Amino acid sequence: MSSATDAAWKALEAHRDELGRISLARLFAEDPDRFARFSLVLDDLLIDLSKNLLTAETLRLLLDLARAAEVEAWRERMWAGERINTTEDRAVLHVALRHRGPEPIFCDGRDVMPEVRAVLARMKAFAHEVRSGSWRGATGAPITDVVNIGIGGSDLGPQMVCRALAHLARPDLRAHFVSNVDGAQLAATLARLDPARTLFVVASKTFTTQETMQNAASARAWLTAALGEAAVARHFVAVSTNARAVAAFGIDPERMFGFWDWVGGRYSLWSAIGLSIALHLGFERFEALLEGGWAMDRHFRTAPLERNAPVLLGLVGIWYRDILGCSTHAVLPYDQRLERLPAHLQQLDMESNGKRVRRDGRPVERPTAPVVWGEPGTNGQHAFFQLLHQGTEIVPCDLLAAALPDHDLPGHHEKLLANLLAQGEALAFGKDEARVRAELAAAGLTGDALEALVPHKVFPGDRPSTTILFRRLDPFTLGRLIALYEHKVFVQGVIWGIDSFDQWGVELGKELAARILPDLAPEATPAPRDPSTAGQLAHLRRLRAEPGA
Ligand code: G6Q
Repeated sequence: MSSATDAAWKALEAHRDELGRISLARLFAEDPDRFARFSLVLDDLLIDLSKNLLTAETLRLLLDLARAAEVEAWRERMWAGERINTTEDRAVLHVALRHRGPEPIFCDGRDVMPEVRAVLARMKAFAHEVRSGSWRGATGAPITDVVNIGIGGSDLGPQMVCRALAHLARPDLRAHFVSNVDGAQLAATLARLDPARTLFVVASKTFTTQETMQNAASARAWLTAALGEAAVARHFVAVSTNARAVAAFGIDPERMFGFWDWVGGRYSLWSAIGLSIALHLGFERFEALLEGGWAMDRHFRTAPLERNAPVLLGLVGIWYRDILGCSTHAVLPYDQRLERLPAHLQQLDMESNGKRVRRDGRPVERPTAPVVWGEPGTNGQHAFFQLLHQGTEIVPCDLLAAALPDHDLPGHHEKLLANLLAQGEALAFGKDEARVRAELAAAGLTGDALEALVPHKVFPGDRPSTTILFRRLDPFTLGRLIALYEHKVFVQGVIWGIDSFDQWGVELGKELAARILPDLAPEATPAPRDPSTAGQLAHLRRLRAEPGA
């Protein structure tokens, strides 16, 4: 840690101690311009930070930290194709995937844009063939169902986008997502499908992932049992960086859509991993998503730090995580279509920044990524919002909503929006004892009965939220939102000094699963292992060997 960042952290801690308990009601009363001062407007996108537990001085100190950590220089290193993913010795260039301008983007001295555009052109042509019905299955039937087989970054992003924008999809071309090695998911999906009309997209950067390879092999067996081996060519395509493994699986490399090692899994929905998006929604929608990502990239790259949305979101997150000690962060879209956004952002944030050592291998000195979680509103209001309002933890929340719906049912959207606005207000300003007493008295309670209820009915308030509002949930806006969060995570990773683009923490479990797998076979003599795992394994083996099992 440099002495400049060290000083910036210390200044923030001293500032926190000086501020003491922060009252949002007081901050708003003291500054009539607080809303304008602490919100950003990017076209129709409003990002309101004013209900966060901070002052202008807090932001000034956070910006000092960003400068001391050289956020701007790291951002330029990313765009310059430097190998900022140091532990994997790779560049990080997902921004190239959505770059729509004429400028080159270099990696190892080569402009990657011609290759990016070539893959997009192939995706466009293929999506058109399938969607127009000119691509036929082995029996001559058109494709009505696309099954994306992939996991993690090869599943969550495209799945989230397809669900979010399903209102733009054609009802006769459905998208399904199979990720889990639990055969229950594939079995339930296949049970609804006709092999003659199904196209499988096997999406795997490495083409070695156990879950994806197992699901792809089972899907292939299901298809060939119905239509024969020759049908594979019409019903399977691949998205991968590993042409050799794709060919070995039996998919013609002509039917492989490539991408590059400089695209991290959780940042890959903008690459050919988005093929299922282009198939389900149409290539123009996929392009509009890229346009949205590019718009946010330009903002991130050019806006001054103090008006830079990803920078500010990142810094506010740092304030909560490292200075106020909040260990979780809730993403609460008031939009059912964004049901999978919390899961996507959970991977983005926790896999990128859930690290305990810095780039140079030394331990990080402060807490890194919070636990990211969430559910759509209003559902969450009838469940965990109790803790948000009256629990002992402060959980900073993001509330998101579109001003306009994409359905024509009257009466719904106004209620949805009223609830979002009400929650932000209730979290921030709560309900004090005086009001609770007055309400209970008005309801006819007196004396001990009244007093006994007061503490239960008080809402302490000062529970922070960031509200993000936009016109409609369309591909462009979704692209902006995803890129906004990607860059927020980037900013935080730079400040913590970690490599946000590796994921070594997912390796050990994979390795041990491979070692345990043979010991599940009935004839195996299990290898010695710790008593708990050995006991569990023995229990499973007994149950699996029961007559009739
Ligand atoms: C994402 C991770 C991880 C990855 C999956 C699937 O950043 O690296 O979630 O996407 O493990 O990997 P493959 O695409 O190689 O199958």
